[in-house]
Amino acid sequence: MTEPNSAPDLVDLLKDAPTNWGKWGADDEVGSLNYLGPEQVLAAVRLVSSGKVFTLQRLIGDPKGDPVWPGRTPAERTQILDESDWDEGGKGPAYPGGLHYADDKINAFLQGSTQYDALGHLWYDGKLWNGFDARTTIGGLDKASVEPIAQRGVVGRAVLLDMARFRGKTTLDKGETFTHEDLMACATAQGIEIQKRDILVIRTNFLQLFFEQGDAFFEGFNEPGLVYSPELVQWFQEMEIPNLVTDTIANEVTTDPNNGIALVLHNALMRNLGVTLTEIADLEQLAADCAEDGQYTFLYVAAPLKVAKGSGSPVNPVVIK
Ligand code: UVW
Repeated sequence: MTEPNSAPDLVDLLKDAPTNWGKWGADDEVGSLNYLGPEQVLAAVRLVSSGKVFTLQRLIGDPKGDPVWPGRTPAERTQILDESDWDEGGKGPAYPGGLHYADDKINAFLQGSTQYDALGHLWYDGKLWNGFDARTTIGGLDKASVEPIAQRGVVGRAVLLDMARFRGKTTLDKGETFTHEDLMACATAQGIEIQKRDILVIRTNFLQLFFEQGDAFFEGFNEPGLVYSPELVQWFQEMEIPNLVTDTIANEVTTDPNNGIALVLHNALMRNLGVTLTEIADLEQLAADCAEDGQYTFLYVAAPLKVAKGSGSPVNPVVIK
């Protein structure tokens, strides 16, 4: 990645970029999810025809490893109680009737698996989503935490955009980029049209390389993904996109090749427009099925965990066709 001090400032890059601050009131903490009302839910439900169900969460504690953003560590699951605790000299509690049980706990980054980012997860220039002061993050997010997203839930029509298949590749390459125009071309090739208020689900299959390469995967870490342009941000704004779901760790090309800035779209889309971001989704079974039955639009349902002050939360989104 480019050194932080050699890139221009987000304040300058995004000085004329649109925001939705205030659009849903000064206290709003769920942003573009406001675009998903009863009308969108009912339209999405009408897409259900075969009853096929797909879950999009990656395994937490995968024996093959958990892909996480550099600096984070995979979840650690610890067994607290199991049958050995009732072996001779064990510490298992005695309950009337002879009950035994297993207990375990995890020590995990809230953003260390398939996850929703809270809108206040990331910011620049001292302000979060909706203009909340960045100091409201100290000790936990008092504003725009993941909790309001979890309380509300996310239900709507989603469209799979299989960029890897569209480009004829098993996985997209390190640092490979695409634009909103590429998304529309991909949709056309799949025989569909992206509609206003669609949840975008984008497949790169880049994390296959994590499982194939191990530690080498993180050398020169630069995920493929959408790349910033004013036109792309305007398109998200006009299309009223509520939620961007990808199978990468951070939703967008990590370092913008045009300016060297890290995670520009987290700021332009999430901080400024209130678009919710969902990362590390496992889209493989869904994508294979879409390629087979040609149905790339479906009902999407997700609710992150209700974590007070949380900057994100694990989630297991469900797709129903
Ligand atoms: C960062 O924002 C650093 O990571 P992510 O959005 O992938 O959780």
